[in-house]
Order: sequence, then structure tokens, then C-alpha cells
Amino acid sequence: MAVWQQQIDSRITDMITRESGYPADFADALLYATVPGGKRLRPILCLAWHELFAGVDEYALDYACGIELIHSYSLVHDDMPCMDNDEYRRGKFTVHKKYGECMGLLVGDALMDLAYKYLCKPSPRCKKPPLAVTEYSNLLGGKGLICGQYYDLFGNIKDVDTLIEKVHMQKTAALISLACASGATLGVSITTEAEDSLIYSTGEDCSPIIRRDYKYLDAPCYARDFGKAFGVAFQLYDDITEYLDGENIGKTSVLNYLNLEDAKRMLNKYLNDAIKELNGYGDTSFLREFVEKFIIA
Ligand code: GRG
Repeated sequence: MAVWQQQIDSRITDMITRESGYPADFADALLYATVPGGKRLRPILCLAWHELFAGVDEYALDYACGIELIHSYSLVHDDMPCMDNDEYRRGKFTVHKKYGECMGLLVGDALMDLAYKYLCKPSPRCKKPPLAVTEYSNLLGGKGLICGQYYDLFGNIKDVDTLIEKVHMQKTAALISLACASGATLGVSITTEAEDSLIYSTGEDCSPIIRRDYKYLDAPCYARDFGKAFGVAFQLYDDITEYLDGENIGKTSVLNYLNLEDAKRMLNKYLNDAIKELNGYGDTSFLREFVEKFIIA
């Protein structure tokens, strides 16, 4: 993990300072928002799923960093006064607090834009990006991240099932699922050497994926479902640890709907669901151990 974290930091730095084309002082603000980052969970999951099928190369790293840029933009915007109004993130001032609101907005926009540059880059082998652009649009928009944030802010959520479906699944799990599914898709596409005949969508019914009989072609579906289950668990874990640390819980925390024991039970069930998706593909010990770290007894 530490090696990947270092590679991610270094690659994002290059993307911003050498490849973005932004003036140096704006690039500084972009860098402030992204390096050093947080845990880098999403790109690491992307690389880990990729590595089950093929060695991690420069393209996969670029791709994983693209996903992290999306995550970074969502945090910058979420921190702004019109949303969560947070002054600190990762132990330092939030972007708008340090640079002002206009810059906060612009930095978030620029990170999203920069992300697409790498997410949509055709892979050298299958000559297409791992996911179709329409899928990014769905999973980062109306069937994912932004829609989840909408329900978080305005959803008036009445019960825990709706909370999981509308907020946790979309706000948090959609991006994590996208990271896993696209890492697997990319890794599989390299292994099969199938190039043109391959893939390559992780659409809801999976059907477009299988264009030829190859034993690993269903891997992106497992990765996607792993990501959904782990993504929900990750948000539950965040809710529960916030509560246990005595912080104020948000209005869409699971603890507003369940008592602590039931919330922990739900967390551990989703973690188990994620682990079940790991059967069948080589050495998945890294992913298994990764998931197990989030169990709360
Ligand atoms: C589109 C503005 C907008 C928001 C989308 C991502 C998001 C919704 C809001 C950010 C705040 C939040 C509580 C998100 C839930 C997911 C979560 C726990 C994010 C924090 O992720 P970590 O812990 O962060 O991976 P680090 O700092 O490690 O990168």
C-alpha cells in the first residue's frame, strides 16, 4: 500500500504541475487539494483489482489517479460553506478556507476536468477507456455521486433501507465500485490480449461485457459488486467511528436509524458480502485483508 500511495502522490503531482497547463499559482492550489492526500483507498482498490489479472503499468496508475482526482474534487466542493462548511480537512485548512470560495469552486471543477483527461484515455491495448464515458456520467452523476449528495442534503430520508439505497450506495459506494470495476476491466483486457473483440462495459446487467468466451470476462461484475458492498460498508464504518469518537453525527448517519449494535451488525454483513465476491480469482489475500480492517467487533 505504501508503495502505491507514493506512486499515486508522485503521479498526481506530475499531472497537475506538468500536464494540466494551469498557471503555477493555480496549480499550487490544485496540489494543495490533492498531495499529500488521504488514504488513497479508491486508486488502491483499482490497482489491486487490476493486479489480480495483470501487472500494474503506467496506464493503470494514470487511470487510478484519475479516480482519485474525482474523489478530491468531491471533497473540495463538499467542504464549501454552501454544503458542509468545513474549515479543516486532513489536518489543514480546507481549500476554500485557505484560498477563498471562488478558488474552492474552481479547484473542484478543475480536478474533475483533469480526471476525465485520464479516465477517458484509450488504453494502449484495448484502445478504449476501461469504461464507457456514459458510465462515468451515470456513476459520477445521476446514478451515483452527485445524486447521492443530493439525497444527503435534501432527501428527507425516513428509514434505513432508503438511506442505504439513496445515500450510502450512491454518495460513497458508486465511486468505489467504479474504481474496482474499471481496475478489473482494464486488467482483464490486458490478460486476454483480446483487444478488439473484448468487452467492455460494466452495465447493470453485465451483458455487454462478454463478447467472447473467456473465463475472466465476468471479473468486472464481481469487482463492481465487491465495490458496492465495500463502499456501503465504508460509509457505515465512517458513521460508526464518528459516533464512537464522540463527534456530532450528520443527519444521514446510520446511527440516526439504528442503534450501535445493529449498525455494527450491518457494517460487518456488508464487509462479508464484499469478501464473498472475491472467490475465484487468484490470490485475493490483499483485498481480503484490506476489507477485514474495517470489521468492528
Ligand atoms: C459531489 C460535492 C459532491 C459530493 C459528493 C464524496 C461526497 C459526496 C462528499 C464528501 C464527504 C463525505 C462524508 C463523503 C462520504 C464518503 C467518505 C467517507 C469520504 C471520505 O473518504 P476517505 O476517508 O478520505 O477515503 P481520504 O481523506 O482518506 O481521501
